[in-house]
Formats: sequence, C-alpha cells, structure tokens
Amino acid sequence: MQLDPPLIISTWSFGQRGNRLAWPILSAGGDSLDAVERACTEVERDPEVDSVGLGGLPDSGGEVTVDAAVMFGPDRHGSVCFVRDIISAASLARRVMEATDHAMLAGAGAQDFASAQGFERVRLLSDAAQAKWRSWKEKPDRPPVDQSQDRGLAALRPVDRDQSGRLFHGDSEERWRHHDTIGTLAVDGHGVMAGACSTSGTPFKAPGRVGDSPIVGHGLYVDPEVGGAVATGTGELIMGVCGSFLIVELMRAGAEPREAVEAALRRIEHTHDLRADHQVGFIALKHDGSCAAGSLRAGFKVAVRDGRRDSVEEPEIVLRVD
Ligand code: SD4
Repeated sequence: MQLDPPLIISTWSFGQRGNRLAWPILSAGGDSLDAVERACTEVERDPEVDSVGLGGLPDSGGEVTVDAAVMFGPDRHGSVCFVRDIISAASLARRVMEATDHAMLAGAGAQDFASAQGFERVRLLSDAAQAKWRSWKEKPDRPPVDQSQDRGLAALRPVDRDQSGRLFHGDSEERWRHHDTIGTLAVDGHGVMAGACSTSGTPFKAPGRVGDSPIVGHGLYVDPEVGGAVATGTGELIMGVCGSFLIVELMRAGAEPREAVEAALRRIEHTHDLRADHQVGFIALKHDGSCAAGSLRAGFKVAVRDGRRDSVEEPEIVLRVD
C-alpha cells in the first residue's frame, strides 16, 4: 500500500475513529507524536472497546491494568505498564519520555508519577466489563488463567462486520474477546514518524501479566533512519520474536514493508505451536508512505488516512495458519 505523507495508519477498525481525530493535527502541519497520542486517546476513552483503556476487560482477579508506549526513535521513547486507574496511558507514556530520564515506569510507581503529573484517576472497570468477568468466573469451562496451558480454546477473533468503525466480535458473547491493541504510526508534514500503542492486555490475564505493547521492540518500534512497526494480538507470540524490531530490521536490510511483515509472521508460525485462539497483526511503515499490514488469521483490519484516503482496509497478508 502506498500513502502520501502526512499520514496515519492504525490497527483495527476502531483505529479509524482515532485517525479521524488525529487528522486535523496532521493536515494543519502538526506533529506526528501529537497525532498518534490523539488517536490512542480516542480509543482509550471509548468504553465499547473492551481491550483498551476505559471499559477494558480485567485480569482474572477483576482488576483492569493497562500498558502503553510511544516512540520517535532509539533515543526517544517512553512506556508504562501494569497501571491501574489511568485512562490516557499513551499520554502517560509520553510524559515518561518527556519528563523523566527513564524509558518505562510500572505499577504503583507509574500511578504515583501520573498523579504527580496531574493525570486524573478513573475507575477503568465498566459495568459491562465487570459483568463479562463475572460470567467468565462462573463458567465451569472457562479458559484457565494460564492460557498457555490451554489447547482446546476455540477461536474468537474480532470481526469488523460493517466497517462502521465499531469493533464487532463473533456471535457468542459468552466467549472471551481477543487481542485488540490500538497501535498507530504517523508521518507528519515534516517527514517525522512517531508511533504509539495502548491496551488493557489479554482478557482475564493472570494478575501481573504484561504483554508486548509497552516493551519497545515488541509491540512498537520506530527508527527515524528506517521506519516503524506496530503489533497487535497475542503478546506472548510477538515477544518471542521481538516482532516490531524484527520488522524494522528487515526493512533496514532492504525488505519492503510487505516482505518484512510476512517474514515476521512466518517467524512466529515457525517458532510457536500455534493455538486456534492465537492471532497477531502487524503494520509496517516507511517514511515515504509505503506500508503493509498482515496477520496470522483473518479478522484483522487496518485503518488508513492521508490526504486522499480515509478507509478501513484488509491486510495484504493473511497467513491463514491452521
Ligand atoms: C497484549 N498485544 O497485551 C497486547 C494486547 C492484546 O489481548 O492483544 N491483548 O498481548
């Protein structure tokens, strides 16, 4: 796919709403970091997206914890993980990058930092998410907390049925929802790329579990000399191959975005014993606007926006692994 800077590209159909709010920033000559932060904020604040921010599904103990990262390059990135009660996790990650000498803050320390920086504390667990957690707890055949031990869980992947910008899921509301991080990459009118991602992680995860999203090189990587990549899906698989870093390094070695995304997906397929509920989606972007998206299985979508296009697209690559 070829887009023309300024541009923004985001994971899933809900990314389109984020893109639309970020676009005025980019089209007015604003910064890519402001744009990706705005895109994340929009999705973080939407209680209907049950995998990011407000309304995110909790861990097995009923607590919502969120992870996020922002990145300009190897020398400028910030992230937060295992954070409670903060909606704007991507903004908090940006604050870590801009206001501390550190790259990542976790848990209570990140929450204290947020309070000191004036971030509002908000209960992230919505009534709907709590009801789903209760029903998951009560189900006798619920997936075990350690999902790596589960071999029989049927697939339930997000499906965007009508491109309305809402995320639609499979027919059975009883089943757990899958992995849908908001991940976004933008190039502004000055040619500067920034990336951001935000998630509440795997539904009903073990307390303390942190996935790929807040870890630079796994859920997100940007190198001003090459381009960027962002990931969504089963964090444990992405972490096993340093997915976003791998894609950027493949592009550094000459691969086109499409080739790099496909190679990273194949690396995951080759190195893991994939279960039916595993899904991974990647987006790769170069500064000239050449980009590609791909996933292990059908159901992943990518939202694109530039001066000519505002659409939700199928990924170019779907491995359709068994
Ligand atoms: C994670 N990739 O924590 C992220 C988000 C996600 O289910 O997929 N959550 O693994």
